Amino acid sequence: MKLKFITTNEGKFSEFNDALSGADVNLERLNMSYPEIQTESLEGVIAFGMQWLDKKIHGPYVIDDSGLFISELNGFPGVYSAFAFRALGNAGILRLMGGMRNRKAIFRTVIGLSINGHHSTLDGECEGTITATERGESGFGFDPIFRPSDSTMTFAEMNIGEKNALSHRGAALRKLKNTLLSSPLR
Ligand code: ITT
Repeated sequence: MKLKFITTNEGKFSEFNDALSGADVNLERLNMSYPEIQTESLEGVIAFGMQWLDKKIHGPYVIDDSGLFISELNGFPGVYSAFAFRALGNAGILRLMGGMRNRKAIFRTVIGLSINGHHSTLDGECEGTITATERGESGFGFDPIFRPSDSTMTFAEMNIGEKNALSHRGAALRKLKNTLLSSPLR
């Protein structure tokens, strides 16, 4: 089945392609953005985005909204992650956290799937810590400063398969793959 992925983020597209191999989908990237409302939850962003996109997109599509929630910063940047990454970058986040001992953080992803007007959401999360320095060259966004609890490496020190095996998006994508394989609508 043909499935459009509406995203401005090439890194997400690569991770989707890797995780959905064997799901019998032909994933096509649409490099466009959709309105992201100001809300506390990734689910709220996805629900509003899908309502807006239903009127514009023909055929099945997916979207992905993700965020990094840092404990000592009361969950910041969270739903504001894209803005925080543009404004502060990884160096800025590390500066904000200078001297903080509690470096726990959680990455969360919510994927929205729309098939024939039917909406489903698939989520995933990954616990870890914010490193003291940037490490690694792979991936995108906050990958160089996030080390998942089950690894000694940051996401940016992993290849796509290794990251998907541990990551928030990988967990959500395993649910998406199962949903697609069992969907009567395909
Ligand atoms: P979309 O067009 O798909 O919305 P985006 O890059 O704006 O792409 P988000 O709003 O979901 O995506 O992402 C918020 C920010 O969090 C953004 O700056 C990303 O770089 C970062 N981010 C999201 N997922 C990440 C991941 O797996 N690893 C590192 N950073 C991530």
